Amino acid sequence: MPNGAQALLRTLVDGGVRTCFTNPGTSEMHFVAALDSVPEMRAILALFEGVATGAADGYARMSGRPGATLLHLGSGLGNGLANLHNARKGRSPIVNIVGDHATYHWKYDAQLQSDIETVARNFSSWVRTSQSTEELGRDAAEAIAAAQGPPGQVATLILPADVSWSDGAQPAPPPQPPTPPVASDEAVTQAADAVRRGERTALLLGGRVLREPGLRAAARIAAATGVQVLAEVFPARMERGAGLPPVERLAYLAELAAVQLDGLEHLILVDAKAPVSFFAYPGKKSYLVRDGCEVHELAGPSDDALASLDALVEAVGAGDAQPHLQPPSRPELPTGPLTAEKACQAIAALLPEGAIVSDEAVTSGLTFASQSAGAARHDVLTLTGGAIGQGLPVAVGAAVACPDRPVIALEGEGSAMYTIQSLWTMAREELDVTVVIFNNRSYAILNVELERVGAQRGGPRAKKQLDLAGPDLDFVSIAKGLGVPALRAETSEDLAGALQRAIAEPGPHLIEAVVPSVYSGLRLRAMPHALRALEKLPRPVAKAAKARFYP
Ligand SMILES: Cc1ncc(C[n+]2csc(CCOP(=O)(O)OP(=O)(O)O)c2C)c(N)n1
Repeated sequence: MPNGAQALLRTLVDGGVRTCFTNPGTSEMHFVAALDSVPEMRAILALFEGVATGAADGYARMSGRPGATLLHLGSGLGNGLANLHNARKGRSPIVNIVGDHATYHWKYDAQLQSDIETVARNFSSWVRTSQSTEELGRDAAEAIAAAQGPPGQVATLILPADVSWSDGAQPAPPPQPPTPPVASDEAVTQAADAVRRGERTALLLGGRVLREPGLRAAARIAAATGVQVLAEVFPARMERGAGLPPVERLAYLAELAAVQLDGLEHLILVDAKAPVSFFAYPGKKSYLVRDGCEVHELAGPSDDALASLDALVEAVGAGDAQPHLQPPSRPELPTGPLTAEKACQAIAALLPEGAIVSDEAVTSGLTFASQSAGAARHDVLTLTGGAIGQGLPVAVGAAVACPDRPVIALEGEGSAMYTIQSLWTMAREELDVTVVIFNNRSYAILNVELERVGAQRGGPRAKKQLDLAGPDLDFVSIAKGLGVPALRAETSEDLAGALQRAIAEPGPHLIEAVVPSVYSGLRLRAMPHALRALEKLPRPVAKAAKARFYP
């Protein structure tokens, strides 16, 4: 009879959970020891729990299987919270295994004793402290089933050390894959009626329909009926590039999103939520759907969203319609002094076929979507829950899930510093990741937010909270210290050369792109960079936004 940890690992592996991102301690030592008896489980060490949890998310997004973590009691789980929050918002299936003290040790309130379940409830839809070695296999199978959903969710299994080390455990068989329901006839008919009525209608796609089959189905409906197709603001995974139907993403700035949604009579949700503003702002609306626009939910997160969309294709007679596909086009390589916009241009110009782009470039990445629209086919993984420090760990997980695909991480330097230890895991696992750090020496977006929230114009003490200059972060040294070769680019030519090399060579590389801040403390109304960025947005949006912000 195996011990608890061995049966747990066997249950995970049989249930399709074959990669675990770890940061263990004493209470997890039996799990660690059991790794050698269950070699199908790949364990990958992270130097901070936020890296492990974000990597599990990136792995889940790209593999379609649950990502797993091994974490150390409440403190370790708490350190991983921000990226588990992001995973929850992106509906990634995650199984956390969190070690705990042996059950008989709890009453002594030893140093690491804490309320793990309370930490876990923040982001977990399923939480259980395993009570006995005999039941551990079953608990693990239930955790996998809960994580898989649909919708994908975070399941946290707390594993007391004595439950882990005792003998008498049995692996449990893998859970049966569920059959999610297709939209009801009534929901399909309602959406089809809205589409056919000829009033201004948009499909808002999210979650799983932002992959090729969903995009094609939506584009067929658009070709046959003239409806608009939009994508949610922060997709967990979106396929795009030449040969795929292009989709306009809702803007992060509520002011711009409101322009995109203006005039709509019907909004059909397909695995997406009705759009709301990221934050509340004094005197501005939180709910962005205009009054009088009817919202129809075709498929929710628990449904088979793709089959539901296919049902709508049939209902509106769009089965034979030819979807509009993005023609190939690449920008020229930029020249001269480097700006964030030129850096995006260079990346779009050189983006390799099949790239996975983890985008946490915040303000510096504003023009990447438009510049790369006609680039080779790629996936974009975005910051689903707004908690920064996700981009590098997600790149780790994506590279582990897809070893044959190049991964490009676009990172604001502020965001990069939350989970910079990711570089070490990239080096140790020899992951093919090109990290581009946009170093504008600022929390640039917060300058914009300072203005948008209606706070008084920041004085020097306020501005110091948003300014990262002095000491300047030196990412070339940081990367080298963590085992990743790195270069600094101060011109467009430097950047293009460094990118070409990084993409051509296997293994991780970091490029520090020194760029002026897009917003650099200027007021929104007087920002030439932002104005140029607006020009890259789809034309009607840019026009309306310009009229609003630059009258
Ligand atoms: C966990 C977490 N902490 C803090 C924030 C607030 N925040 C949002 S953006 C940002 C700065 C981002 O800076 P950087 O990555 O350098 O991008 P930039 O704004 O300069 O383009 C901060 C601190 C957050 N969103 N999440």
